[in-house]
Amino acid sequence: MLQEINSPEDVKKLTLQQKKQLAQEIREYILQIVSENGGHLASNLGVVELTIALHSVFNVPTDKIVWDVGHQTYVHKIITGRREALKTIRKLNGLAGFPKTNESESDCFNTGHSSTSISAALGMARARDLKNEKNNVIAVIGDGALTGGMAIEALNDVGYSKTNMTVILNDNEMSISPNIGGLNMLLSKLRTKKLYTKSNISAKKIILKIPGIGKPFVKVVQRIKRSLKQLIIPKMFFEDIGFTYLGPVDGHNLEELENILSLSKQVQGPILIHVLTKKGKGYKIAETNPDKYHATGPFDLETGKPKKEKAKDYSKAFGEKLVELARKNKKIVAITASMKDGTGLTQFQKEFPERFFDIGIAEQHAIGMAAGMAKEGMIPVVPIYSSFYQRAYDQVIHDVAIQNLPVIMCVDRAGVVGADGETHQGTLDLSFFRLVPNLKILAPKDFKELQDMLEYAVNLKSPVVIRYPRGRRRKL
Ligand SMILES: Cc1ncc(C[n+]2csc(CCOP(=O)(O)OP(=O)(O)O)c2C)c(N)n1
Repeated sequence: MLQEINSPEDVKKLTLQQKKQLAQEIREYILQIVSENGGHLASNLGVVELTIALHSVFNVPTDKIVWDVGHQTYVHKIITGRREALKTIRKLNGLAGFPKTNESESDCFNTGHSSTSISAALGMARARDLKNEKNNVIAVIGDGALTGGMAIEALNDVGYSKTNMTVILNDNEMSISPNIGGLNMLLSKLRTKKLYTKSNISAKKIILKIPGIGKPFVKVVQRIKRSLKQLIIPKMFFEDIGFTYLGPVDGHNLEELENILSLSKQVQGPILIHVLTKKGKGYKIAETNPDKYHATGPFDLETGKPKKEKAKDYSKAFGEKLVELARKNKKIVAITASMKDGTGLTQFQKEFPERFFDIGIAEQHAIGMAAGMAKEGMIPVVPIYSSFYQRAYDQVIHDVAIQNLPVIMCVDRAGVVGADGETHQGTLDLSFFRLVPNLKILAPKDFKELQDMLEYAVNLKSPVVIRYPRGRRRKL
């Protein structure tokens, strides 16, 4: 069936049963490609039904779907005419792994960095209203990306603005590692509230069908239901800040998904649809280790084992030395913005859980908090990928450098990064860090120098940046 899917129109024509079959074929196809080329696996397997449902109910490109981070758009690309081109992903001149407006008119906004979708979608919705147009605008954001400040700032604005738009919260309880934070605690309460919400939806559905009185009446009922909800779900956060909350809905049940998406078209104002999905769905090996298969190199489909064993890299050399230094110096703490494994902090967390802080996909907060800890005598070490350090530029200047605080900022993936495209290249950090006062910038040429520099930085008592590339030591 997949061979006949060349556009969303082809999906719309299918029966529910055929769509289920299509979902199965898409999973097999993605597994085939990613096991050969490498790529983002678990997140894509998790959104197969959600993406089919979105393209069944909405009309891209008139309707705008903004994908947060954008690493989960393989299914969207397959459905929107790029099935064959997906085979070239992660290859020279191949298809991009993230949405690209210059690749297809079905990609309405470029993404790559986390937590941007709600802002962009609100901008598009406001522009639509000013132009007196009528299209739908949808942001699809993961529970991990929701921990980013930009997403929270946008929610704050959307809820208050009463603009017609939809936020689809793709909740798989995972960032790359298990998700953390207060919002995650809120979501876990909501995840179990199935029954009440179903009746909420059907009430709305019925009332909306009554000619003439539908919409105003829904508002009254919603208000009553909202006050009821205070009794049933304490602190109904999303409704309190101005959203109509729909869900939670099983993100692998196509029928339920299509129903809730169709219903959402009739509700006025901002809507948040809480969709529960499983990362790695349909491939047991990834379901059990979703963090390992978030992004992967080529691997053997039968065993899940990488085709090439990973050689020691700079992140690992950094992590090993940090553990050694932290054994001797109790003031050393490590902070990660949701990238524990990628930045080499796995062992540090195991040995020093009380000195390890995963603070969500929140680079600005990571540096702000590091500054506070440094002010109180700790030695914070903050490894963040170069391109994500762009997020924390003001905090590096305002919170760390001007106060001359001893924060050790480790800039991983500095320089040319490769596979993930221009949003992920680490080519700007030298240009922007060199303008910052009080900041020493170090760039090791090999693992040994990186480790020596880390030791030097721990004793320096002033802010320091250590930048190192992705992967292995270069042969000199
Ligand atoms: C600013 C920024 N920091 C870090 C990352 C790296 N990153 C890519 S995906 C991801 C996890 C996203 O989790 P979630 O939004 O829940 O999506 P899921 O993969 O679980 O579907 C992270 C941390 C990024 N893309 N952007």
